[in-house]
Amino acid sequence: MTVFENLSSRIRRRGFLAGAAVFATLLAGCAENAPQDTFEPAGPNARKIDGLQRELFYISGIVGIIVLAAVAYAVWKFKDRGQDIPEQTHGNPKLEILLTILPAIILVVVAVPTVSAVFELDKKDNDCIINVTGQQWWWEYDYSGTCGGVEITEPIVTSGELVIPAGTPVLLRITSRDVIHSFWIPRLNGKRDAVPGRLHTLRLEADQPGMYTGQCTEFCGLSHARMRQAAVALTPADFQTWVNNQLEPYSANAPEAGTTAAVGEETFIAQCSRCHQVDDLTTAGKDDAGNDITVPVLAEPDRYVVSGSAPNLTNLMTRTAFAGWTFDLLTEECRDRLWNAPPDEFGALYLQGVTPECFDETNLREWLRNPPAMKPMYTDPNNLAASDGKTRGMPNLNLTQDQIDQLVAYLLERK
Ligand code: HEC
Ligand SMILES: [Cu+2]
Repeated sequence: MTVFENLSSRIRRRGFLAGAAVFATLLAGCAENAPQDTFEPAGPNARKIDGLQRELFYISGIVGIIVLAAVAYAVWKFKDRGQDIPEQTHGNPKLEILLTILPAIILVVVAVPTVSAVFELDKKDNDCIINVTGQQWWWEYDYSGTCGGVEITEPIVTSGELVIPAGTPVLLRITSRDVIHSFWIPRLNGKRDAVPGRLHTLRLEADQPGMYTGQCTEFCGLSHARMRQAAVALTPADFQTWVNNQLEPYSANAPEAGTTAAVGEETFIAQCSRCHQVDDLTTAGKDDAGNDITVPVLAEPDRYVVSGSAPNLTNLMTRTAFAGWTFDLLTEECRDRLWNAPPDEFGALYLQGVTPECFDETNLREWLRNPPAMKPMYTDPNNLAASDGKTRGMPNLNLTQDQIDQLVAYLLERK
């Protein structure tokens, strides 16, 4: 063996060992409890896809083994042993017809369950319809009408976390306001693109209460990797409680006069309310005759944000993460407790929202100090000419420490 042969065989051996180690690590990853495992369906739609996928995998597996065995046999049988070149022939109609018909039959067999699954998945239920809008880089959900028998008397607008009743077929109507995104909760169904100017539907149904996570799966720009999402399934009774809470009037959670939160409300109106809506929020104003009146505080995100929308903050603390569901509002301990709660305890825990004991304020403070540093966004004020001065995402507002304290106190009460 020359030095080079020796070296190359050593490299090959090492390469093999490294490959085996990577493979073992990947397998170990599969064995762990992965929250976005498409092979662990948690509802009828995902189960349908998983069942179909398995059937097709077995059929193509068998075909694959037959083909590989035939190739291996031919390679072994006709290996060059110095024999004469075999007789050259052309065409074998019987064999060719057989090899055309056989795959055609296999494809027809495969097409039957596939096409029926596609139609099944495309059913348009109307037990609960929720509008879903993708934008750079978060998902907005709005509810109206009835959902799983629960009457939603006023529109509910929320972000990141989609709350649905368990055991109820939910129909999402998905669109986008800026670029193409794609909605995906792997344990509940496949993917659906969110395309500006179009409505695509997707069925979602979870068997059990719990947290089902996902992420945008169509590259949508700078912070695509920070565009996550979750579907939260609650029992119908808990879902009713969630709806009631979302529709509570602002006065139920209005800050008490003289508190830091009350100062925070004013800071919010001054700094944030041009983009973010807090429903029913009012402020002192004057009517045409100059009399003192209260006027509603209405956001105008169309003027400031490319997508024309910023997350509704009315009930921020009923969600567990923010800004594309990327940063936790809950401490690690509370989050783990919620995520690992058994289905019959999950709802009660979720409905508590972010309690002061469970609130992890570091993320929110950091966000208010400098959002683009946490999540890359196109917000550089010198660079917005191409977008009419509108930002994609939230700009750095250069808030002072006091303002941040006030805003955190105010936001902690938004539930
Ligand atoms: C120019 C518009 C604009 C202003 C002003 C603004 N924001 Fe934002 N904010 C956004 C946009 C857009 C997002 C979504 C960013 C993302 O997730 O990609 C956002 C996200 C957030 C979120 C995360 C919400 C969620 O549910 O994901 C919070 C909290 C927030 N902003 C608080 C504030 C506060 C407090 C102020 C005032 C100090 C403020 N924002 C001012 C545009 C704005
Ligand atoms: Cu996206």
